[in-house]
Formats: sequence, C-alpha cells, structure tokens
Amino acid sequence: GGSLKDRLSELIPQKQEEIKKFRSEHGGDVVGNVTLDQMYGGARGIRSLVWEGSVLDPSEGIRFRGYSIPECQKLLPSSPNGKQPLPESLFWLLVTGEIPTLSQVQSLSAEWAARSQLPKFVEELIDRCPPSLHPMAQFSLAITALEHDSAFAKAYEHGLSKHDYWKYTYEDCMDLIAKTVPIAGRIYRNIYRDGIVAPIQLDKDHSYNFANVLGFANNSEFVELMRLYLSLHSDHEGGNVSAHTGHLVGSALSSPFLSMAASLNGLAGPLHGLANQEVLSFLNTMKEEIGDDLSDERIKGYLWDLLKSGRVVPGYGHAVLRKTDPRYTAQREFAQEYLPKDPMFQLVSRLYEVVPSVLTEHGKTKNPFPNVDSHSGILLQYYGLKEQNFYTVLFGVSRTLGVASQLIWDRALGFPIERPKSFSTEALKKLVNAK
Ligand code: AMX
Repeated sequence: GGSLKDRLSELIPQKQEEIKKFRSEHGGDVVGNVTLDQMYGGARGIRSLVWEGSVLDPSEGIRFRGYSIPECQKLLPSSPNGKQPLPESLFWLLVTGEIPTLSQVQSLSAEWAARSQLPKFVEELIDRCPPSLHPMAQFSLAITALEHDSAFAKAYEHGLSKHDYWKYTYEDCMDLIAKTVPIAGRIYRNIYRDGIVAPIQLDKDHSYNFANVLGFANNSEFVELMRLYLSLHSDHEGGNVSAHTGHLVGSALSSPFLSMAASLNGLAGPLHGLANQEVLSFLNTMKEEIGDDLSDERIKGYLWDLLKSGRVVPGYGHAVLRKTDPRYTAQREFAQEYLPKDPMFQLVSRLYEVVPSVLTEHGKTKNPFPNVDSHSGILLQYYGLKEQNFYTVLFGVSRTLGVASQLIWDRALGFPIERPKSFSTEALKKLVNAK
C-alpha cells in the first residue's frame, strides 16, 4: 500500500469526524473528579489528557493501540533475519492504529535512512561539547539545534493554514526520528570511543543503523536487542514526564524539534529515564559490596541499608503500574534466551525474588515490582555497551517515536494550547471553605 503520509491523509478526516461526533454527544459528561491530595500529589490519576498511541493498565501494563507487548512481538513485521518487532512497524502502528505490511515497514526504514543527514553545524556543536557534559544534555542540545531546518517553523513564519499544520509536523517528525540515530552515535563515539561515526546505510533498518553508529552492528544479537529496546521504550501513554512534556510544549506550536528536546530534558531526570543509568550503578556497587554471596540475607541487608539511608531502589516502583512491567518481562525473556548464564542477569533475577518482599515490608511504595529500567542495563553490558551514562540516550531515541506520533495527531486534531488551572494554597483554602 501507499506511504504512511498517504494513509494518514485518509485517516485524519475520519478521526476528526469521529471526535466531533463524540464530543457533540458527550462533551459535557463528567469523567472524573479531583481531590486536594491529587493536586499536591503530582496530579497522580487525574484524567486530563488525550493520548492516542497507547493506554496503560495498572496491572497488565502497556498496550500500543490495543495490542499488548507479546501481541506486538507476534504481529508486527520483524527483520527477515530476526524475530523482534521492527520499531518502524511499531511507529506505523502508533500513528495509524494498523499493523503494517513488511513492505510498508521497509519503506519507513528507507525513508528514515534517507533523512538522516545532519547539518554540519550540528555535528560541530556535538564535537565541541566537553566529554564531561552528560550525554543527555548533548542529545537535547543537538535536537534543539535541528530547529534550524524545521519545516513547520518555516511554514508557520510564512503564514500556515491550521489545516496544514499536521503535514509540516509530519515532515519534521520524520526528520527528527531519522536524525536521532547519527546524533546519538556521534555523542557516543565522541565521549567513549575514537570520534569516528559509521555512515548510515541506506538499505538497512533503523536499529541496524543505530547499532552501527554506536559500533556494535557486527553482532546480530545486539541489533535484535536494539529492535526490541527501541520498540519497548517508545510509548507509555501520555502522562509520564517525557510524553507529557513533548505534548505540552508542542501545544504552544513549538516545532517537533523544540518539543522533543524538552521531552528529553524530562527523560534525563533520575526518577524517570535516568533510572536505567542509576540501576547499573546500584547493581555494580552492590556487586562490589556483597561479592558472590547472593543469599537472601546478604541482599536484604544491602537493600535495607539503602532504604534506611533515605534512597530509593532504582528500577522498582511506578507511578501507575501495580504489577511487574511487561517491558521488564520482555527483556527478561530476551536474557533467558541469549544470556542465561550471565552473572549480572543472575543478580537481576535474584533481586526480582527479593526486592518485592523488602519493599512491601518497607511499606511505602504502592508498587514493589520492577519497571522497564530495572533490566535494560545488564543486557547492554553483556554486549559491551558498558557506559551507563549513555543509557538514557537509547531510551530517548526510542521515546522519540511515541512523542512524534502523538505530535502529528495533536496538530491533525487541532488540539489547543494546554492551560490547566492552578491555585495557591491560600486560594485553595478559600475554595474548600466556600463549599
Ligand atoms: N524504593 C524505595 N522507595 C520507593 C520506591 C523504591 N523503588 N518507589 C517508591 N518509593 C517510595 C516513594 O519515594 C514515596 O516515598 P515518600 O512517601 O517518602 O515520598 C512512596 O514510596 C510512595 O511512592 P509511590 O506512590 O509508590 O510512587 P510515585 O508514584 O510517587 O513514584 C517512581 C514513582 C517511579 C518515581 C518511584 O517508584 C521511584 O522513585 N522509583 C525508583 C526510580 C525508578 O525506577 N524510576 C523509573 C520509573 C520508570 C521510568 O519512568 N522510566
């Protein structure tokens, strides 16, 4: 069938019509209420966002356009020489709600490879960053600089009709996704290797090229890991910090580059995407301290010391999830297949047996089970991508798929600028007393 943009042109009027009808029939319906505790408590659970790509169930985990992770692994096209879903196919699903054919997916691979060229000044900008600047800061800086060639910003400046917003947003999103790969590769090669970045291969898929710019494409298992990784981290409904930030900034009609840079800055926080880096430091320090003694007593003792010092167990807990994250499970299955004997995998598996009971006894967290970040680091370590400070960049390359797909729909559906109401404590007291 036709291109993704052609398919979108068909789907957009249908969706606009569907929402128009839905709102005319139910626009005044009440879908929730808000307590004071929710206002002071990080807006947890407040129903206030529309997000088309995925919905998170507290016990079952994420569904992308209605499909669970195992269903995606089964239904989405994979590489002819692999079995993990191609992230291109997940992007197609996020954008259209439809399972693409292999040829549609291959057309996306080719298009992203073709759009991957970086402006010279962006390369120079990355090259001038000191290696001591965190990779996520470099990543966000480079994505911001892509604003230079934003089709949306240019067209807007020249007077753009609202009906055409999505078309330019789409073009920018495709460029954005394509360029995350050489940007991430350049940052990695500059900081940790020889500064030489392999060129993008026009006949290869997104994940192969990603592995290749990092310097790991000679290992086909690593390429498969990237396909899984980039698919799993792409989208986790709309309220998490990176997704919500991208959507919020986009609502001001800032281009996809500015929106995604903002999103990445949120992803770079230790309670969000940086947790994958934190997990590795946690595992390494723990390994140093307890050595080969993986007994319950030794692990529990270590965990209690950590908790008593007022720190969190990174990789455990979640704002919405209340069971083991299926993204954790998918990575665990990968490890069971490819690296069952790896000592770090065994440590992670032991923690899975011990941490939930300790956190339950600790009695604070609403979810004592592991999240996505608890597992990703040790897989990367196994294949030699050992520099944990870089891990959140991988998350960001993936998260770009989810944020971009929603940005296209935000503009297609004419979503307005976001502006929730805030109150001072003073004003809230009056509001509550007035009742
Ligand atoms: N270890 C120790 N304490 C934890 C904990 C953990 N893993 N998870 C939650 N808690 C504590 C909280 O700090 C909070 O303590 P407080 O009452 O003293 O402030 C209490 O339990 C209640 O928190 P919650 O409602 O269960 O979680 P939340 O929605 O406020 O926060 C999250 C969610 C993920 C930030 C939190 O679980 C956490 O800090 N986990 C560790 C960091 C992590 O793994 N982050 C990655 C999440 C996934 C992602 O975004 N990439």
